[in-house]
Amino acid sequence: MTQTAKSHSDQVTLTQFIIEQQRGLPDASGTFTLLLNNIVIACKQISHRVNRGALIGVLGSAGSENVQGEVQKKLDIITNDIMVRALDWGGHLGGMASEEIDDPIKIPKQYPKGKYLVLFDPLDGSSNIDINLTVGTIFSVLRCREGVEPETEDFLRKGTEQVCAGFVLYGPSTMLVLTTGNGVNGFTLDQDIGEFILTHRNMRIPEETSEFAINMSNQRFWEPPVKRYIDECIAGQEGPRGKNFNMRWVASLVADVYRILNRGGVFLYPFDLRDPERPGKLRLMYEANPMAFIIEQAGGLCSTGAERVLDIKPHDIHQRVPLIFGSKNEVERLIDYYQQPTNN
Ligand code: AFP
Repeated sequence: MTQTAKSHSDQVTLTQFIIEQQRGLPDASGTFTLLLNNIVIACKQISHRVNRGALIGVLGSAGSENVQGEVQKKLDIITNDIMVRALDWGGHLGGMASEEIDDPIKIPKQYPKGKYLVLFDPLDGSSNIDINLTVGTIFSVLRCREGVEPETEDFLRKGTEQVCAGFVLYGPSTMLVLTTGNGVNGFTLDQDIGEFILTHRNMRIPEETSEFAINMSNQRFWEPPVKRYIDECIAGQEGPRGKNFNMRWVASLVADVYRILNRGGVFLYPFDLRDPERPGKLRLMYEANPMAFIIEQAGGLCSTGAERVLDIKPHDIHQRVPLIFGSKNEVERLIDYYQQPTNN
């Protein structure tokens, strides 16, 4: 996929793209466009804060812990507040849930309630923020039963029920990657005009790859199917795979997903034997489900090793899951290793 500079008149903005998609849906009322617009405004504000960094004093630790027991960065709190304030007033949401907050966030009484729920990780990869590496915001949109004040159970829905998922990448360029179940498209923020412009149409993950992403420091805790897979990759040309593999690990899910969407690869944050109470590191509702929707829409696969991520019935809004995704042929191979009894 090559991108060439286009004149302004040829450019498709995100708003135009969404409105044109909506025209094809007879029941569309425009509410979803408004919701997405507010998410985008929040992400532009976050992009600005992340970009200004030390100049505006937003780097460093906040000295508190979130519901996951992780030390919060100042920007974890700032970006969470930006998302909440951008989304609570619009009238299109029944409620929202954030990776940073214990319970779902209610819409203040003075505002009307709407037909969607939003779940988000306001700043994924925030442990990378102080070293100026790519971070991002991930979001997932579900429908809300109209007329109900949503409780936690109303958010506990399978990933297959998502109507939209996306992430914004705050990297060398600020980019939005989006799916509404009709392929995956990438938009680059033109900072001069403040608009996201369609630059990566119909992103597809190559089925073949020779690149893997995993945190190798956890090797001693892995289950046999993952050990076998990685050993075979590392054995390279002389090993059973008969080819050399490369490894990448940014430790920012958004950046690793973006690389895989562009040039293929396989990502693993598998179940490991450190703590049986913690079946993985990444969060189902805020990270795994939205990324699984995007990956599948781009022709890849996403699994825990034992089951398709999008088919998991959630039991806890902050639950963690093992995550294996990327180029179809490699994920299929891993699923096959999980199914072979000698590997388990
Ligand atoms: P932080 O938001 O705490 O930096 O965690 C990032 C993350 O959830 C995900 O974006 C990475 O893929 C993964 O954790 C990295 O985990 P390790 O630090 O264990 O490599």
